Amino acid sequence: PAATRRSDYTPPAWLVPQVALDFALDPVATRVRARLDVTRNGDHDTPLRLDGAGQVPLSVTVDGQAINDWRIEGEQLVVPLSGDAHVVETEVEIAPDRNTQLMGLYASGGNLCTQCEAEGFRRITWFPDRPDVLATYRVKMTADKARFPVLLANGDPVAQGDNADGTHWAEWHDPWPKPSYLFALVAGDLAVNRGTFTTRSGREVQLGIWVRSADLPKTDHALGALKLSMAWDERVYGREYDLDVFNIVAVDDFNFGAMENKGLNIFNSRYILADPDTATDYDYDAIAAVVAHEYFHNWSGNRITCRDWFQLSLKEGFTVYRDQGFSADQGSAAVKRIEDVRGLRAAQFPEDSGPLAHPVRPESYIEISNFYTATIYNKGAELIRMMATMLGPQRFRAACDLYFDRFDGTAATCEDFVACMEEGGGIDLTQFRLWYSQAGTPRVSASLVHEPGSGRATLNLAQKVPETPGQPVKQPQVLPLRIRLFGGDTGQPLGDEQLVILSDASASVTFETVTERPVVSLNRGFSAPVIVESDRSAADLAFLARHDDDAFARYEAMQQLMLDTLIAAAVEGEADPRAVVDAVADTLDDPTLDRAFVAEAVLLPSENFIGDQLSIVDPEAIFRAREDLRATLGRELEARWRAACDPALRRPYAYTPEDKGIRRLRSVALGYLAASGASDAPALAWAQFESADNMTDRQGALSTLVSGHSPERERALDQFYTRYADNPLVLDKWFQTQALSSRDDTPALVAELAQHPDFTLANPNRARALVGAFAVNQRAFHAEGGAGYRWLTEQLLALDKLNPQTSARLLPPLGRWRRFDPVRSAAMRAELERIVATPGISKDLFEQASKSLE
Ligand code: DPP
Ligand code: ZN
Repeated sequence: PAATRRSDYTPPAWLVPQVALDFALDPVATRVRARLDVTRNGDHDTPLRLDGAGQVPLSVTVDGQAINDWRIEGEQLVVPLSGDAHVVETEVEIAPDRNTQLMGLYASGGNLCTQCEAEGFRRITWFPDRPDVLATYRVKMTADKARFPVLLANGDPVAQGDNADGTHWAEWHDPWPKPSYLFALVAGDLAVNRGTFTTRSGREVQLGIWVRSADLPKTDHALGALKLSMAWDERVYGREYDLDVFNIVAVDDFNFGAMENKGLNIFNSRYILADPDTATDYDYDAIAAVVAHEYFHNWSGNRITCRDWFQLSLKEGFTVYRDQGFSADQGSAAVKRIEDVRGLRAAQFPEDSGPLAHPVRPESYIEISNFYTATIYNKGAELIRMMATMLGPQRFRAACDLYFDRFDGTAATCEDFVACMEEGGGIDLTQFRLWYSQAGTPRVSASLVHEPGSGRATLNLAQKVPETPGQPVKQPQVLPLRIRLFGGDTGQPLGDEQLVILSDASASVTFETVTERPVVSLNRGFSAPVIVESDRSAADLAFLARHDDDAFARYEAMQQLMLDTLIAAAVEGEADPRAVVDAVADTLDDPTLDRAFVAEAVLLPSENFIGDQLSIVDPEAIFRAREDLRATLGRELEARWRAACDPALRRPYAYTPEDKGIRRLRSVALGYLAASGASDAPALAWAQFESADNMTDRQGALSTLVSGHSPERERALDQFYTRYADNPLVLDKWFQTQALSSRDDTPALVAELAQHPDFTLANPNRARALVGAFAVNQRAFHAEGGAGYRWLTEQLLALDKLNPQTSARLLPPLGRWRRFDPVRSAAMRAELERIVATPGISKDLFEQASKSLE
């Protein structure tokens, strides 16, 4: 398959200011008639080229006349046109119920819905399916009224009626020009939770969350989050909604988390449906974040879209940054930052150090679906955050206003955004732009030298951006590092926090009148997405874990202390756990800290994250080191863990930041008690499982039980399954919890679960819950003998036949082969080679597997 290159961009030869679509909807055979007003763009004589995937044109007319000089070239319909403006009409037939890729128009749970980003619209009709062709859409849908009583599309509803044959129709008009990837329609038997929002200029917007009627009671949280998001975007970014209706539809089969189609967001049901009995606190938070994210796209994505798909981070990085700000404002900003950085380290850092590393603005792709990555989204958000940090809040807001104002209604580039930050913020970002073009996570080394005699302290900093595929030589980047010194004796800050911009390969920062031995707090708030290597001792880290006034830095010091201990234990076979035990004890005992923070701070780094620090990963040694430290912490601090999961602390469920923190710490404590080997741990977990009035406590207890061998384990799994047998989202948890188990026999149990009647690869959530979770269970996936690699490969090949996009996204764990011993490494490569050699695989899977072998 051929690659598409950023440098090959040319503006569209023909524009399409207006589109009218007419759908005769039917799951087996849907007729789509498209009427395109096309205009020549510039002075050229190239024909009109329309994209279509697997389409056969049933008819083609130009200005009302059937023509026969059209031709098919590859996947394009080529129509010669003589004038500068024409009306081109086509008709096709598609089969939604055979669409297992879930791209284009497809069936889910008896309803019909669409997913067009990035290139799904071409599976619906012939069209210049690229984001820089902006059109207004009129959409007419006709469908069986009994089966599909609800008909929704983008924009505002304009007319509807009944036909004599039992069908009905509806017409929608979207006045805002948009790219084809934002097109959407839904036809189904749906119930709605309605609300209203009045914008600050007085427009009353009708809000609707559409689900199957049994799920209606689970939609209040999403509706509430939508209203909060609309108000937040007005308050923080000055952005107001621009249509009279805003609809969200939840579907069970969905490749993404959700999709920001103009005025008609379509969501994976896992990011809409919640009640305390079925959704965890984590789910509640994620729902609010995704609702906000898709809503915020209305400005950062829809009103201003991307010129081409290389600019994907223009809308995704910025919108993730915006949704992170929203979530931070709903509860603890420090805990939100900790969660986001943990996510970045779990998903983006490995990507940046592996064979699939790519810049935030990539140079080429074979299949754009493979670039909906943590780098584009989460590293992209960090880039925006760094610019916001350097500009400060007022100038950042002014620069955003400039961007929205200047590019509204257009398809823009990352460069356009940076230029607005530069102009609106009054700052030179020439060198900063390297963040968009260089892949790889910069490494910063830091060492502090103190001369007690002169009272001078010097912080020596150096940076290195590592080599990545296709980028052997890197230049230094602009790293905004928030730094503060603390007195090692008094624990008091020595001067204010500073923002140090490291832009050379190395630099020194001096501090005067430092009379006390200083300890440096570095990269506070994770101000730059880098890896810091410092010469701070265990004592210094323990000191910061106690005294740092930046909550994130405090967490970070604790994590580094744990990581150093775990790595020593994994590599050398032993390490002194004393400093970790004391730091955890102090954190638990500090009454000024909120419990959500404490729960994060006392958690050990994951096995994967420990592995990421090592050039050769020994999964068994890492697991042992981590289990030993967990057991030590469990035993030494047993009384504290018992106190944290004391049933007397329980109070009726409420979704408040404080209660969430208590619940989180309760499940963490239960895990430590189980690790301690306390004989009553399974009974305690069972008691929590059985008496819980919410899913957070229930699943927390289940996770602990599932990694053990008690009779309570089997009872809990059975009861959980029976209780939620008809709830697909909760069954996903049942599969996922088992796939993440640390038991020795997890690979065999997972293979068995793949035969369970409720397991199916056809549903992306279910596939991710079992296959995706297993592949990130480091010890299980890499268990000796390579059975995990073979099993994953079989699942990927089977899934590829149904849904290439989802299959390709589950491949990356196999690509880490360079980081394992020769036996594992060879076994992983063999599976990648098997994938590449399989005839008929998708270009999605081919791209991921072949790049992983390079
Ligand atoms: N639906 C995906 C998102 O919102 C792609 N745009 O990030
Ligand atoms: Zn997005």
